[in-house]
Amino acid sequence: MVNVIGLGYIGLPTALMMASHGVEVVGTDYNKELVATLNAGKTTFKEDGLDELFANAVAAGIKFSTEYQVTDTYIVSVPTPYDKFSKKVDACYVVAAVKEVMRVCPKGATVVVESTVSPGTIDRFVRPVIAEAGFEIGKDLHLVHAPERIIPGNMVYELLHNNRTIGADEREIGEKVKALYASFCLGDIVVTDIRTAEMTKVVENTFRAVNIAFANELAKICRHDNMDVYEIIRICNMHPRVNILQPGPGVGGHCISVDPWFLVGDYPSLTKVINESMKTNDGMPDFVLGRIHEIMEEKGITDTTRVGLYGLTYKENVDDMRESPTLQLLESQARHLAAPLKTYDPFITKDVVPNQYHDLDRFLADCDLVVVMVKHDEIRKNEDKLKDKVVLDCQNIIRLPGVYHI
Ligand code: SAJ
Repeated sequence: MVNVIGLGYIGLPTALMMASHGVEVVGTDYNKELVATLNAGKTTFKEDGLDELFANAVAAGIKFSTEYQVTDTYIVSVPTPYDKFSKKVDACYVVAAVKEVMRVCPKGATVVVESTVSPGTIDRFVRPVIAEAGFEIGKDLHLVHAPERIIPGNMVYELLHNNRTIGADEREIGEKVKALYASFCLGDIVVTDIRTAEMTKVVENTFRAVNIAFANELAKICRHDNMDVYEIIRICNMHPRVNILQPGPGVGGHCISVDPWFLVGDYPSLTKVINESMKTNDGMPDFVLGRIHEIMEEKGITDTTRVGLYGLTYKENVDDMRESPTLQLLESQARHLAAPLKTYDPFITKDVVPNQYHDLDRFLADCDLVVVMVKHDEIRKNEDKLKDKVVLDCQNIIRLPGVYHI
């Protein structure tokens, strides 16, 4: 039996996928409300294919509990935030979960940490907890790091098809855990050591963050001299060895906007490019705010309450708002202007910010300047409704004449 600890964005789909492929799974989370929701037959967030996967897993016998189970395999999938001041990983949730596992696990069990951690975290924080509990790693207990790689918005497909990395101290344990993931994963699964697995995960997200920062910097250069950054990137990307990502209003989510800081926190004097890239990305919401003011002035719009941010989530077609550029922009704006800007997002049904609308037509009726923050398919589909508006399109998806860009 596998006990998956942490039933959030990664732990839940992983648990469901294993259960749907013949593995006996119990999912554990300390959040009683979340466990009750799952036990009532409902999923806790929206994702393509998740509801079908949930139904299959329930039919296959998956259980959800607030209790840690006595079993031979644990998968720890809890959040790893970073400390905003030191920029270092905060392993408190991982440590707390492993401590709980130590209280119930029998000798010979394998503990797989799936949470993303900075290189060295397992050595510094996880091994001591296991030693303190009286287990000798490699003899009484086996330790593995198997960082996830799935992308929100396409999680179910990527769980099945992505390649995976398994880091283990002992080769045969690595192979055993590889076989467990191979119960559903069609991609290649590489077995390596724990430190390498820790590093590769953070490096992958850092590569993407630096590439996005490069695109954002290009957008600023092009704005300065009135060049079309999208056309320039499109043509550059026709070169066989160039692949520049897209500029945007900022970088959100709990991965690309967080993981690279782990490296900056641990190697401050060695991470000049990464540090500057992260600052560039973090500065984008302010850059958009500057554009809003320029356009208001150009168009003679004096009333900030007639400006609306279209999209609240951190990226397209998900309902996840963690570190979203729109929320960052609102926070920054609150420091400069009195009235909060209006917002609307087709994916967000709950009230999360002041001046939020739940009806597109009413939102548009109350706005003169509409700022497209997220490239939801819904926004593209409703582009005709923006015809009479001044539009600042931060995602380059609106094909109407006269649209402004970042
Ligand atoms: N973004 C841009 N320009 C782009 C692409 C993205 O500004 O060209 C922005 C998005 O709008 C969003 C942010 O970056 O605000 C991050 O979105 P994302 O789609 O790049 O990535 P995440 O954070 O949803 O998922 C990433 C993925 N990592 C990589 O692609 C290397 C995913 O595979 C990881 O599993 C995930 O992080 C994670 O959990 O670490």
